[in-house]
Amino acid sequence: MSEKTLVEAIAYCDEPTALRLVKEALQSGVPPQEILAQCNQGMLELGNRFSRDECFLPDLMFGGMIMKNIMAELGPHLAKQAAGQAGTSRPKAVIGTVQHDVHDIGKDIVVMMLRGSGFDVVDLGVDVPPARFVEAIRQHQPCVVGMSLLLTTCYSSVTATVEAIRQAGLRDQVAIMVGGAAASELLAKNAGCDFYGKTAVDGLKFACQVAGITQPTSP
Ligand code: B12
Repeated sequence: MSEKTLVEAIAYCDEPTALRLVKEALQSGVPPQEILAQCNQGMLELGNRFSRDECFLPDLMFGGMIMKNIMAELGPHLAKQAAGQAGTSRPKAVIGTVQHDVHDIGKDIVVMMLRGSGFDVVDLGVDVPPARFVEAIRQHQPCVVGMSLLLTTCYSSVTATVEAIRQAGLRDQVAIMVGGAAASELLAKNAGCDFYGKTAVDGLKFACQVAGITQPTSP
């Protein structure tokens, strides 16, 4: 039987194979962003298996743990790559996963890439209520705010957060980006965000543009 691919190893929660394939890919010079794209594909397939009742909640949890262990390996390489492409100033960003959503793997990747590019990032964590975003913007004066969401049931959290920022009179001070598997151009537009980022790299590019620092290029 032929060996599993990285996508399959993640989709079927085979942690030893997944970790070995990531290490081998790094050693043979595969760009970290390409490895990350394969990992995302694997997580997507795991989610599809969950939707088809081929696996259950513990598998999703295990998949999340595998991805976190992979990120411990891959993260420094991604951050190094982003750092080589950044400017020298330290603009601020505030980021969190929206209220009622506890998915944090994608958000953590965005945080890591922003930090690697020299941003001073305030990570609010998961299940962040709109008021907490407002409070952090007041306190830290970021130029960019990022919201992550993986659950379509949390669209209203995005709208409520943008509205709370507007009500607090802070909307003109920050650029707002949204991302995560449940986000889309349409959601960004309807909720009044400035940008939808399909990937962490898109978010990084937008944040760099807002902060006026050298934009990362593709690997
Ligand atoms: C792992 C996982 C979990 C883990 C999360 C562990 C963790 N620490 O995050 C656990 C087990 C906790 C979990 C729980 C649940 N989950 Co879940 N989960 C997943 C799964 C399989 C992978 C998510 C993931 O980490 N992907 C990898 C990361 C890297 O991808 P990403 O987050 O999209 O991030 C990338 C980009 O989107 C972008 N990005 C992310 N955020 C941001 C932000 C900005 C600003 C920008 C610019 C970019 C950006 O950058 C990243 C890299 O490029 C997805 C499947 C899927 N299709 O996404 C289901 C999925 C999201 N879960 C789902 C569901 C239903 C649930 C539960 C409701 C299950 C239940 N019955 O309890 C709960 C909800 C808990 C809650 N209240 O939040 C559904 C959602 C369906 C929907 N339409 O809303 C999915 C799609 C599975 C499915 N197909 O059914 N889950």
